[in-house]
Amino acid sequence: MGLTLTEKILRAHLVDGEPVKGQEIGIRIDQTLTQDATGTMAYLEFEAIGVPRVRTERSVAYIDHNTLQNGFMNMDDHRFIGSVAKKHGIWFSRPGNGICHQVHLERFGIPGKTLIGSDSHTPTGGGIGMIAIGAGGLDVAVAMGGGAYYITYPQVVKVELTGKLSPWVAAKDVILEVLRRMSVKGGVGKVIEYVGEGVKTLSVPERATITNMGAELGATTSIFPSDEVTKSFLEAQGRGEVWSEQKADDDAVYDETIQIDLSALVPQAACPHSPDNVKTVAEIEAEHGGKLKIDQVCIGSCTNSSLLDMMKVAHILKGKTVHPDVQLSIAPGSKQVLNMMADMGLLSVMIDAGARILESACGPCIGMGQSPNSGGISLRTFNRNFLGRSGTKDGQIYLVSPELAAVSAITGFLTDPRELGDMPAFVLPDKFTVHDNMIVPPADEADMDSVEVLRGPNIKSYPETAPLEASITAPVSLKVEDNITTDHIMPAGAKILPLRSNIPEISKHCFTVCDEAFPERAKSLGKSIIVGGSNYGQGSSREHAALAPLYLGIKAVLVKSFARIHRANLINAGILPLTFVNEADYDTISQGDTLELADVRAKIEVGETQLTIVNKTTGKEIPVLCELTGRTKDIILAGGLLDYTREALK
Ligand code: MIC
Ligand code: SF4
Repeated sequence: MGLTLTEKILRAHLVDGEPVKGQEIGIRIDQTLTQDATGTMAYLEFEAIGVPRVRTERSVAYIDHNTLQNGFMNMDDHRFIGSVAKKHGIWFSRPGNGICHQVHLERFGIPGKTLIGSDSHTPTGGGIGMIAIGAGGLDVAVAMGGGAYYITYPQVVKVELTGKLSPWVAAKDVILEVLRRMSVKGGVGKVIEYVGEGVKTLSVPERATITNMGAELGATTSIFPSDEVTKSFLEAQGRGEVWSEQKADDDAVYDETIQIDLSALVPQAACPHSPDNVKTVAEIEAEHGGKLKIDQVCIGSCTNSSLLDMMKVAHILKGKTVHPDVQLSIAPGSKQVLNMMADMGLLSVMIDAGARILESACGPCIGMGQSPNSGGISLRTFNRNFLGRSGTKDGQIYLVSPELAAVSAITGFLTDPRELGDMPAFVLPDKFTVHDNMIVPPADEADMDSVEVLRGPNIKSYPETAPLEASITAPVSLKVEDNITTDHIMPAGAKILPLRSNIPEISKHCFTVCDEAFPERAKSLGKSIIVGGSNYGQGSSREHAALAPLYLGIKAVLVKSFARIHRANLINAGILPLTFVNEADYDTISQGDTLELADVRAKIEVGETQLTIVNKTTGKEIPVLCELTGRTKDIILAGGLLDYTREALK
């Protein structure tokens, strides 16, 4: 029986477990990446693990999220990461060099290799045929130390692409279509593999847009084959030698199949406040009883900031002026992109049209500026439109292609880009401008002792952990509904992001989007439990969404279902992840009830996966699942992955 590409790469990297769907496996990690918002913690954890030099083939630390230096904290973090990277064998991409996923694709990614990154959009690397997975910082720290990375051996979904995109219909519309069909929870436990004749009509940047936003499906990752198109892209990056062909066997067996005829797709948008709330322009107009007037357009983010995107945007803006009622900002994805835009004259076209050019970084995507006006309608080429993420609580964010964004910035309305008529052929250059002067190599091993690690006063250590208690009796400090995102649990934005290396401070903002009083309440209770609905923890890989609750004394999270990375982060933090056996029991618990998990330690030790919670307030017994495998069980018993790893390394 033939294998999928996913299975081939996973099997070639298998170091623990059996390749059986649904079972946990450990894989060897060839490359890692971190960004600054998760990186400080990841490197503090790496230091705590105590391995002197990274044991990966390539580890890169990027600075792209916290680039607004309003106070000393962010630059202190940059200097910490730069120095720790130099010491321990990690390449350092300086602020200004670009968004981690864009730069990694351009300069470091290699087909057939494994990559984990402390950012949920790491699957961007799937655009060149890597198995690239988003993970918590601690998982990345362990992988840098040479440890395996653990995932569930996935189901593989075949997305069969046929036909060719029509003019002005974009790769973004492909992934929006997949999201419309599969939803934000449809990808959990699965890898999305793109195959079929349509694949070769898509360039690498287009493929990367699709694999990038596959994160919004909840999928483990997404992957394209590595073919002649990939080869040309890598050659144009001056890296032709790292290319290899990667593809599924002809008789590969998939768990599910989705057919997409690229020729049949039309421009679409993900409407507020979820990436799967996808509608066509016509449907949105019908709902609004006419054209949708807009206030803001933001182009950029790791989803849509490639040179190809910028070429299209510049073409649309050429000789035009941004509509008087609209603000347009553009953040090119990397120094390479920005440099080439300047050389090719695209930048002056954009400046002339009235675009506000931002630095090559995440910027507005993570709420670092460009929050829309109150109630404002903002079209963004990004990947997430969760409530409040833009920095404006009642902002209405629509996720769209760069083509749709650019034309709408001119008309002032959500506009179908097909109204532009004929589309010229946009061809990527044969050679990209390569100048890696903003990537700092690590010090030689012999010199590492002389590198001083620079620690600012905002950098605080990992919160205290303790082995799992014999029994847990604790009140419910918060009850929340379905689809809670990590932006609810641990909001980002310009005010809060600088606190990423200071858990005591950042925890004061935990869940404040849902309930202002939560941090104080949880702290004063000493220990407590959170109850939630389905797909709890979707979105980001930020382990702060587990570390802040840990600091606030959360002992267990009981929900209908979890998002993959967040569940792993809870386990890594030593917090029990529990799910209802009967979802209806969710309704029987109220905030403030006291829950008891008697003899929980002993039960987990002997491998019981079904436990009973007694609601001491109502007397009701509630069966819950605590599905931990050998390794995750030991992590929970030890009080988290850090303690477990330290033990294992002794
Ligand atoms: C995001 O897009 O939410 C982020 C910011 O890139 C996060 C990481 C973080 O919270 O630092 C992600 O996607 O993992
Ligand atoms: Fe940065 Fe936004 Fe991409 Fe996250 S989704 S890595 S914040 S650009």
